[in-house]
Amino acid sequence: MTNSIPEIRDVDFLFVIGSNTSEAHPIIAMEMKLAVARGATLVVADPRAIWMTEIAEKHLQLKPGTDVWLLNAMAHVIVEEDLTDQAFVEAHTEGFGDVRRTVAKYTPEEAERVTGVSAEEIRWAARRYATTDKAGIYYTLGITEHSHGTDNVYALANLVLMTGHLGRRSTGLNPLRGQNNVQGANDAGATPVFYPGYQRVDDPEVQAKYEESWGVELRPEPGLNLNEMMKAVGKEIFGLFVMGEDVLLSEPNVLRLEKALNANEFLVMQDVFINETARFADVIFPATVFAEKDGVFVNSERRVQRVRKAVDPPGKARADWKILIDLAKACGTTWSFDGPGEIYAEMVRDAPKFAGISYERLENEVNHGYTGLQWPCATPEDPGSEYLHKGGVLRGKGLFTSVDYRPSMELPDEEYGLLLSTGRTLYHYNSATQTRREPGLIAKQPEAFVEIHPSDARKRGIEDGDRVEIRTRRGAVQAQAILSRQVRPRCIWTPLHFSEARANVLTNDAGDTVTGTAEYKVCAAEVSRVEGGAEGEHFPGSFYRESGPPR
Ligand SMILES: Nc1nc2c(c(=O)[nH]1)N[C@H]1C(S)=C(S)[C@@H](COP(=O)(O)OP(=O)(O)OC[C@H]3O[C@@H](n4cnc5c(=O)[nH]c(N)nc54)[C@H](O)[C@@H]3O)O[C@H]1N2
Ligand SMILES: Nc1nc2c(c(=O)[nH]1)N[C@H]1C(S)=C(S)[C@@H](COP(=O)(O)OP(=O)(O)OC[C@H]3O[C@@H](n4cnc5c(=O)[nH]c(N)nc54)[C@H](O)[C@@H]3O)O[C@H]1N2
Ligand SMILES: [Mo]
Repeated sequence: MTNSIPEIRDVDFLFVIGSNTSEAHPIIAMEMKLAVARGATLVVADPRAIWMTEIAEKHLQLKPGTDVWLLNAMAHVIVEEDLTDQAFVEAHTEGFGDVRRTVAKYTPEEAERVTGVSAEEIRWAARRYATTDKAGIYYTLGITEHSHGTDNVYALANLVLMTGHLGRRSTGLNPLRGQNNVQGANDAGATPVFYPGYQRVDDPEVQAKYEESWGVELRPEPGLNLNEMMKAVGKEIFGLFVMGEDVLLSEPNVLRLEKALNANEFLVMQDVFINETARFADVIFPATVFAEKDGVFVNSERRVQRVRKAVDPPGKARADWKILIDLAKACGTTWSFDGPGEIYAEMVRDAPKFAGISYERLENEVNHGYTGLQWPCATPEDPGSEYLHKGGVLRGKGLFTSVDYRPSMELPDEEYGLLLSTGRTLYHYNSATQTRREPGLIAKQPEAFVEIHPSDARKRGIEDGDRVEIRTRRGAVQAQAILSRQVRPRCIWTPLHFSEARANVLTNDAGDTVTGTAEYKVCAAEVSRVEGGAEGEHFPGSFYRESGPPR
């Protein structure tokens, strides 16, 4: 996030696009509700009528995968009506000319045809965004989990730059992070392109610095991203170390991956529960959950926070860092860290963005009224950064990137007449290894379902509560049909949480051209009623699972 969470309540125009905020980020949604209660305008751009649309001034219910059209058309209006922030564009950006030329052809009228959002609403949203001083954009997976996800983000960044909505409180561009500490994992360099602190592995100066610091030779070429790795399993990759991911639930086109895993030679798993991936594991290292260990987590607003052990772990479970260090020692290193504090110091040592953050400061200081420190934080005296790009864009000049619309990889056709999208619900968490153990949550959301528009259900003889089979070119699963006007006609939606009806048996593993992020939000599908499928009866999914207590 370029801004901080507490800044949200002071925003005057909230543009929430591709984020089911009240279910996936309830705390942030709370701040948005406060803003709306104070009089802020909320606009939601989402193919589904999510809860946030109830308090929104407008719901731009676009067709999935057409965001570039919507956003370029908004930019078109801003340019055409001279609503750009000329002074900001001149002082702080480069490349506007290209974007100007590109968006000229994205007229709101043509955008209406492609996106399904009226030209009038597009004009209204563009004007309000451009002319409101404190206007903030909030986005999540509805923007990124597409084969053109990076294009979507560029199109959003273009809007921010042309209106100068950056470098101030309560206005900026805010991707809401997903899992606990996924921000911290990225910060630490758990990506194929960066060392800690977003220093590129293919930058010769950075490479030289780390070779010297670590005393090893390093390769300058980026590693494989997750999508590429999964496709290389059983071909170039024959050993996997899976730490805190249930790949058999969360990876796209998972039946292909399962087949590949049969050719894999060795799989180590480090997790807090026996998940579905355990079926392929040769070794399982039991790790501790968040409340059983010390360390730091970094949240969406770049805040490094100290977490403290509250309870003892059960059985032989050990903190993730202890397991990893023992493993490193067994591989011949002489690493001797006495705890998370020393490990953190090692991580920030060569990373200028974090150089001013230390365990001691996290223990003792309150900055900007809160505990924890927000990076960039360059020196021990630096109070950290509430928002980014203060007094100038961090990279020097904000770079406009012109993008053209590219359709999603697999769209409905005669054989598969519906567009399937997937995501999460309030009551379960991702692979649900954690939430499907809790009776209260299970009661709230006991089984897999698929939302289908009544008009599409009628054509297929499907009634509310029927058992249906959802199929795509990759596989089929069964779930309960929920007739709902939350989804657009010709669109269906199912959550990813249920191991007996894995959404990822269905999804396409086409990846974003830059990041490799899978196109979880769009593929072609068909649905039919399962004869004899009584309501409430448990139907096994596409693979065998032992019966027993809820997982
Ligand atoms: N309760 C709960 N909370 C969670 C999680 C969980 O599993 N359960 N998971 C966490 C994780 S890891 C993450 S990454 C976040 C994800 O948080 P979100 O991204 O908010 O979650 P999704 O359910 O994937 O919803 C994405 C939204 O994008 C919309 N969408 C789909 N396709 C398109 C499109 O083409 N364009 C636009 N504009 N919108 C589209 C969907 O309708 C949906 O409202 O949530 C986190 N929080
Ligand atoms: N169809 C579809 N698929 C998706 C998505 C989608 O929207 N649609 N979203 C994608 C996204 S954004 C995400 S983030 C992934 C999430 O997918 P996963 O990362 O596979 O799911 P999680 O349930 O978040 O957790 C993974 C594992 O971490 C374990 N775990 C929890 N805490 C700890 C810990 O402290 N240490 C260790 N070692 N393990 C721990 C849990 O028990 C679980 O087995 O799914 C992706 N897959
Ligand atoms: Mo995520």
